[in-house]
Amino acid sequence: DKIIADKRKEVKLKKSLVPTSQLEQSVLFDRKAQSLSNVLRNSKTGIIAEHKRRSPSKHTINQNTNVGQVAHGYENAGVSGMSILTDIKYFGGSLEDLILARASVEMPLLRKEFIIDEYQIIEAKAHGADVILLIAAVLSKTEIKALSELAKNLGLDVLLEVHNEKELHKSIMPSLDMLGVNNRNLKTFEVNLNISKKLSEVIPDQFVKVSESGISSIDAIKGLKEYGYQGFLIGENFMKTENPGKAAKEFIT
Ligand code: IGP
Repeated sequence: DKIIADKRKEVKLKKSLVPTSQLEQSVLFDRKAQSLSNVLRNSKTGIIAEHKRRSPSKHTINQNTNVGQVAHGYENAGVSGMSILTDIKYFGGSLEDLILARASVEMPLLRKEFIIDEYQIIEAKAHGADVILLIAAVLSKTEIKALSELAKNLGLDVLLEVHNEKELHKSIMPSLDMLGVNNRNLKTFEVNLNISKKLSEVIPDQFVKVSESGISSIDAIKGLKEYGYQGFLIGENFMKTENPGKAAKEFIT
């Protein structure tokens, strides 16, 4: 709740500094977005490797990262895509991180952000993202519809994150590409991979299923694949090491 309240203030301030019409003109990367859901459908590993410096649950994970290097390392490891936290206050990320990653690699990039306003989606596109995250816990059905439809109109893929059945039922709609089940409870920070397994039954087949958080072994991925998962979002397990790209490579091979 606190993160979202801060986010609303942040977006309001940004809009007053750079109005939407101006943001739409300041496109840094004018490229056709790549579809992460398509890559995941055809990928063996399905790993979406995250760049995350810190988090409210773990505080410091890795403060000395060079995003470009991490992106190259992940690419070299053969991941399917990369997730980049752009929240400054709680995760130590920024839009600059997204720019640096975009300038370094061609693979699909997810802007990992608490999106509550269309402005942030236009911003994601302008800064080179291919995919946006929408979190069902903080959005109404009407908001999910408006935000996901805007993303699709801009050519971006949409990953909708849920944590329970109620959020899932509220969110199912054709403008989504991937459904992510967060194994971490965003209120208590407790992690349990069984949440992905349990919810897999109620996710319609047309959506690519992504399991998020707390994944730290190939065995865990094998188990999740049996429940139909094709995407695996992994942050801390790689970022807590000195060389996240190397950790990803060792994990995959
Ligand atoms: C990665 P982990 O446990 O591998 O570091 O988790 C990712 O799933 C997590 O960072 C995340 C997240 C989020 C962060 C999932 N959903 C929403 C911020 C906001």
